[in-house]
Amino acid sequence: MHLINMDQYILGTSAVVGTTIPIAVGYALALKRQGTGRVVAAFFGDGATEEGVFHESLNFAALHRLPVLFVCENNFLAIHTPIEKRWATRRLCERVRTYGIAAHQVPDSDVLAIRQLAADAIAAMRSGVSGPIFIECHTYRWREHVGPAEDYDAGYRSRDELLQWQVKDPLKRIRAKLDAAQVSMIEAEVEKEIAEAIDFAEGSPFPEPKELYTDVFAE
Ligand SMILES: Cc1ncc(C[n+]2csc(CCOP(=O)(O)OP(=O)(O)O)c2C)c(N)n1
Repeated sequence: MHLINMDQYILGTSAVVGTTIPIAVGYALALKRQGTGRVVAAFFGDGATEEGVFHESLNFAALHRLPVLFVCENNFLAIHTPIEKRWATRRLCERVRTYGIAAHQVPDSDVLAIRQLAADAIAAMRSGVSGPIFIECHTYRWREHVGPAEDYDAGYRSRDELLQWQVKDPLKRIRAKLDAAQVSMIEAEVEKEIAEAIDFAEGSPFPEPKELYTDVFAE
Protein backbone atom coordinates (compact mmCIF):
# COMPACT_ATOMS: atom_id res chain seq x y z
CA MET A 1 0.00 0.00 0.00
CA HIS A 2 1.07 3.60 -0.68
CA LEU A 3 3.83 2.57 -3.06
CA ILE A 4 4.78 5.18 -5.63
CA ASN A 5 7.74 5.06 -7.98
CA MET A 6 7.43 7.40 -10.93
CA ASP A 7 10.79 6.23 -12.34
CA GLN A 8 9.20 2.80 -12.77
CA TYR A 9 5.86 4.31 -13.90
CA ILE A 10 4.06 3.18 -10.73
CA LEU A 11 1.57 5.99 -10.15
CA GLY A 12 0.69 5.00 -6.61
CA THR A 13 -1.78 2.95 -4.64
CA SER A 14 -4.16 4.13 -1.96
CA ALA A 15 -6.03 2.72 1.02
CA VAL A 16 -9.25 4.34 -0.17
CA VAL A 17 -10.99 1.80 -2.39
CA GLY A 18 -11.47 2.94 -5.99
CA THR A 19 -9.41 6.12 -5.81
CA THR A 20 -6.64 4.90 -8.10
CA ILE A 21 -9.16 4.64 -10.97
CA PRO A 22 -9.67 8.40 -11.54
CA ILE A 23 -5.94 8.98 -11.01
CA ALA A 24 -5.24 6.52 -13.83
CA VAL A 25 -7.80 8.27 -16.04
CA GLY A 26 -6.32 11.70 -15.31
CA TYR A 27 -2.87 10.40 -16.12
CA ALA A 28 -4.16 8.90 -19.37
CA LEU A 29 -5.64 12.30 -20.28
CA ALA A 30 -2.20 13.88 -19.77
CA LEU A 31 -0.48 11.16 -21.83
CA LYS A 32 -2.98 11.60 -24.64
CA ARG A 33 -2.59 15.39 -24.67
CA GLN A 34 1.18 15.01 -24.73
CA GLY A 35 0.83 12.62 -27.67
CA THR A 36 3.11 10.07 -26.04
CA GLY A 37 1.38 6.96 -27.43
CA ARG A 38 1.61 5.48 -23.95
CA VAL A 39 -1.10 3.55 -22.08
CA VAL A 40 -2.08 3.41 -18.37
CA ALA A 41 -3.15 0.18 -16.64
CA ALA A 42 -5.41 0.44 -13.57
CA PHE A 43 -5.93 -2.60 -11.31
CA PHE A 44 -8.76 -2.80 -8.77
CA GLY A 45 -11.17 -5.25 -7.14
CA ASP A 46 -14.86 -5.97 -7.61
CA GLY A 47 -15.57 -3.84 -4.52
CA ALA A 48 -14.05 -0.80 -6.25
CA THR A 49 -16.61 -1.05 -9.06
CA GLU A 50 -19.29 -0.16 -6.48
CA GLU A 51 -17.76 3.28 -5.93
CA GLY A 52 -19.38 6.16 -7.81
CA VAL A 53 -15.99 7.29 -9.03
CA PHE A 54 -15.60 4.04 -11.00
CA HIS A 55 -18.60 4.98 -13.14
CA GLU A 56 -17.57 8.63 -13.48
CA SER A 57 -14.11 7.56 -14.57
CA LEU A 58 -15.36 5.03 -17.11
CA ASN A 59 -17.71 7.57 -18.66
CA PHE A 60 -14.99 10.23 -18.89
CA ALA A 61 -12.41 7.81 -20.28
CA ALA A 62 -14.84 6.53 -22.91
CA LEU A 63 -15.98 10.02 -23.91
CA HIS A 64 -12.39 11.19 -24.47
CA ARG A 65 -11.14 7.82 -25.84
CA LEU A 66 -8.37 7.78 -23.24
CA PRO A 67 -5.68 5.08 -23.35
CA VAL A 68 -6.54 3.19 -20.13
CA LEU A 69 -6.64 -0.55 -19.61
CA PHE A 70 -9.04 -1.18 -16.71
CA VAL A 71 -8.33 -4.53 -15.02
CA CYS A 72 -10.87 -5.72 -12.44
CA GLU A 73 -9.59 -8.59 -10.31
CA ASN A 74 -12.95 -10.05 -9.29
CA ASN A 75 -12.53 -12.37 -6.30
CA PHE A 76 -16.24 -12.09 -5.39
CA LEU A 77 -15.39 -10.65 -1.98
CA ALA A 78 -15.11 -7.20 -0.42
CA ILE A 79 -13.52 -8.03 2.93
CA HIS A 80 -16.21 -10.38 4.35
CA THR A 81 -19.13 -9.50 2.08
CA PRO A 82 -19.68 -11.91 -0.80
CA ILE A 83 -20.84 -10.63 -4.15
CA GLU A 84 -24.34 -12.11 -3.92
CA LYS A 85 -25.02 -9.73 -1.02
CA ARG A 86 -23.70 -6.73 -3.00
CA TRP A 87 -24.68 -7.07 -6.67
CA ALA A 88 -28.18 -7.59 -8.11
CA THR A 89 -26.56 -9.12 -11.22
CA ARG A 90 -23.06 -10.31 -12.06
CA ARG A 91 -23.18 -8.68 -15.48
CA LEU A 92 -20.23 -6.35 -14.80
CA CYS A 93 -18.90 -6.46 -18.38
CA GLU A 94 -22.38 -5.61 -19.67
CA ARG A 95 -22.54 -2.60 -17.33
CA VAL A 96 -19.13 -1.43 -18.57
CA ARG A 97 -20.15 -1.81 -22.24
CA THR A 98 -23.03 0.62 -21.74
CA TYR A 99 -20.38 3.34 -21.33
CA GLY A 100 -19.05 2.50 -24.78
CA ILE A 101 -16.04 0.50 -23.54
CA ALA A 102 -15.10 -2.92 -24.92
CA ALA A 103 -15.15 -5.42 -22.03
CA HIS A 104 -13.76 -8.96 -21.80
CA GLN A 105 -14.19 -11.56 -19.07
CA VAL A 106 -11.62 -14.23 -18.17
CA PRO A 107 -13.50 -16.61 -15.86
CA ASP A 108 -10.82 -19.24 -15.21
CA SER A 109 -7.59 -17.38 -14.21
CA ASP A 110 -5.92 -18.32 -17.51
CA VAL A 111 -2.85 -16.06 -17.35
CA LEU A 112 -1.91 -16.58 -20.98
CA ALA A 113 -5.41 -15.57 -22.09
CA ILE A 114 -5.14 -12.46 -19.90
CA ARG A 115 -1.71 -11.68 -21.37
CA GLN A 116 -3.03 -11.98 -24.92
CA LEU A 117 -6.08 -9.79 -24.20
CA ALA A 118 -3.88 -7.17 -22.53
CA ALA A 119 -1.32 -7.17 -25.36
CA ASP A 120 -4.05 -6.78 -28.00
CA ALA A 121 -5.77 -4.04 -25.97
CA ILE A 122 -2.56 -2.08 -25.47
CA ALA A 123 -1.64 -2.34 -29.16
CA ALA A 124 -5.14 -1.14 -30.16
CA MET A 125 -4.95 1.84 -27.78
CA ARG A 126 -1.38 2.75 -28.80
CA SER A 127 -2.32 2.82 -32.46
CA GLY A 128 -5.37 4.97 -31.69
CA VAL A 129 -7.78 2.31 -33.02
CA SER A 130 -9.44 1.96 -29.62
CA GLY A 131 -10.38 4.01 -26.60
CA PRO A 132 -10.27 2.46 -23.11
CA ILE A 133 -10.64 -1.32 -22.70
CA PHE A 134 -11.84 -3.32 -19.70
CA ILE A 135 -10.85 -6.82 -18.59
CA GLU A 136 -12.60 -8.67 -15.75
CA CYS A 137 -10.45 -11.48 -14.35
CA HIS A 138 -12.13 -13.94 -12.02
CA THR A 139 -9.88 -15.08 -9.21
CA TYR A 140 -10.06 -16.27 -5.62
CA ARG A 141 -8.62 -15.17 -2.28
CA TRP A 142 -7.22 -18.22 -0.49
CA ARG A 143 -6.62 -16.52 2.87
CA GLU A 144 -8.16 -13.79 5.00
CA HIS A 145 -8.65 -10.21 3.73
CA VAL A 146 -5.38 -8.96 5.23
CA GLY A 147 -2.77 -11.25 6.75
CA PRO A 148 -1.55 -14.81 6.52
CA ALA A 149 -4.33 -16.71 8.34
CA GLU A 150 -7.30 -18.66 6.99
CA ASP A 151 -10.82 -17.63 8.02
CA TYR A 152 -13.12 -20.32 6.62
CA ASP A 153 -14.75 -20.57 10.06
CA ALA A 154 -15.89 -16.91 9.92
CA GLY A 155 -19.16 -17.92 8.25
CA TYR A 156 -19.13 -15.88 5.04
CA ARG A 157 -17.79 -18.54 2.65
CA SER A 158 -17.03 -22.24 2.56
CA ARG A 159 -13.84 -24.22 2.22
CA ASP A 160 -15.55 -26.13 -0.62
CA GLU A 161 -15.39 -22.95 -2.68
CA LEU A 162 -11.63 -22.77 -2.08
CA LEU A 163 -11.14 -26.38 -3.18
CA GLN A 164 -12.92 -25.65 -6.48
CA TRP A 165 -10.56 -22.73 -7.15
CA GLN A 166 -7.45 -24.63 -6.10
CA VAL A 167 -8.09 -27.05 -8.98
CA LYS A 168 -7.64 -24.17 -11.43
CA ASP A 169 -4.72 -22.55 -9.57
CA PRO A 170 -3.01 -20.49 -12.30
CA LEU A 171 0.46 -20.99 -10.79
CA LYS A 172 0.06 -24.76 -10.91
CA ARG A 173 -1.23 -24.61 -14.47
CA ILE A 174 1.57 -22.40 -15.79
CA ARG A 175 4.15 -24.49 -13.95
CA ALA A 176 2.84 -27.60 -15.76
CA LYS A 177 3.77 -25.93 -19.07
CA LEU A 178 7.45 -25.61 -18.06
CA ASP A 179 10.08 -28.32 -17.97
CA ALA A 180 11.58 -29.40 -14.63
CA ALA A 181 14.88 -27.55 -15.21
CA GLN A 182 13.06 -24.25 -15.83
CA VAL A 183 10.96 -24.77 -12.70
CA SER A 184 13.96 -25.41 -10.46
CA MET A 185 15.84 -22.45 -11.94
CA ILE A 186 12.91 -20.09 -11.22
CA GLU A 187 12.43 -21.54 -7.73
CA ALA A 188 16.13 -21.13 -6.91
CA GLU A 189 16.07 -17.49 -8.10
CA VAL A 190 12.98 -16.72 -6.01
CA GLU A 191 14.38 -18.43 -2.90
CA LYS A 192 17.60 -16.43 -3.30
CA GLU A 193 15.74 -13.14 -3.67
CA ILE A 194 13.65 -13.86 -0.56
CA ALA A 195 16.71 -14.89 1.47
CA GLU A 196 18.51 -11.68 0.44
CA ALA A 197 15.48 -9.57 1.37
CA ILE A 198 15.26 -11.22 4.81
CA ASP A 199 19.01 -10.71 5.37
CA PHE A 200 18.68 -7.07 4.34
CA ALA A 201 15.71 -6.51 6.67
CA GLU A 202 17.30 -8.24 9.64
CA GLY A 203 20.65 -6.55 9.06
CA SER A 204 19.17 -3.04 8.76
CA PRO A 205 18.87 -0.65 11.72
CA PHE A 206 15.42 0.48 12.90
CA PRO A 207 14.44 3.79 11.26
CA GLU A 208 15.00 7.02 13.19
CA PRO A 209 11.81 8.70 14.49
CA LYS A 210 12.43 11.63 12.10
CA GLU A 211 11.87 9.20 9.20
CA LEU A 212 8.15 9.55 9.95
CA TYR A 213 8.23 12.82 8.00
CA THR A 214 10.23 11.58 4.99
CA ASP A 215 8.24 11.83 1.73
CA VAL A 216 5.14 13.11 3.57
CA PHE A 217 5.36 16.68 2.25
CA ALA A 218 6.33 17.84 -1.24
CA GLU A 219 9.74 19.56 -1.33
C1 LIG B 1 -13.87 4.04 0.23
C2 LIG B 1 -13.56 2.87 1.10
N1 LIG B 1 -14.57 2.16 1.65
C3 LIG B 1 -14.31 1.09 2.44
C4 LIG B 1 -13.02 0.73 2.68
C5 LIG B 1 -12.72 -0.48 3.55
N2 LIG B 1 -12.24 -1.54 2.67
C6 LIG B 1 -10.93 -1.84 2.56
S1 LIG B 1 -10.64 -3.06 1.48
C7 LIG B 1 -12.30 -3.23 1.13
C8 LIG B 1 -12.78 -4.27 0.16
C9 LIG B 1 -12.33 -4.00 -1.22
O1 LIG B 1 -12.79 -5.02 -2.05
P1 LIG B 1 -12.26 -5.13 -3.51
O2 LIG B 1 -12.27 -3.79 -4.16
O3 LIG B 1 -13.06 -6.20 -4.18
O4 LIG B 1 -10.74 -5.54 -3.37
P2 LIG B 1 -10.08 -6.88 -2.79
O5 LIG B 1 -9.65 -6.55 -1.40
O6 LIG B 1 -11.10 -7.99 -2.86
O7 LIG B 1 -8.92 -7.11 -3.71
C10 LIG B 1 -13.04 -2.32 1.86
C11 LIG B 1 -14.52 -2.22 1.80
C12 LIG B 1 -11.98 1.51 2.11
N3 LIG B 1 -10.69 1.21 2.31
N4 LIG B 1 -12.27 2.55 1.32
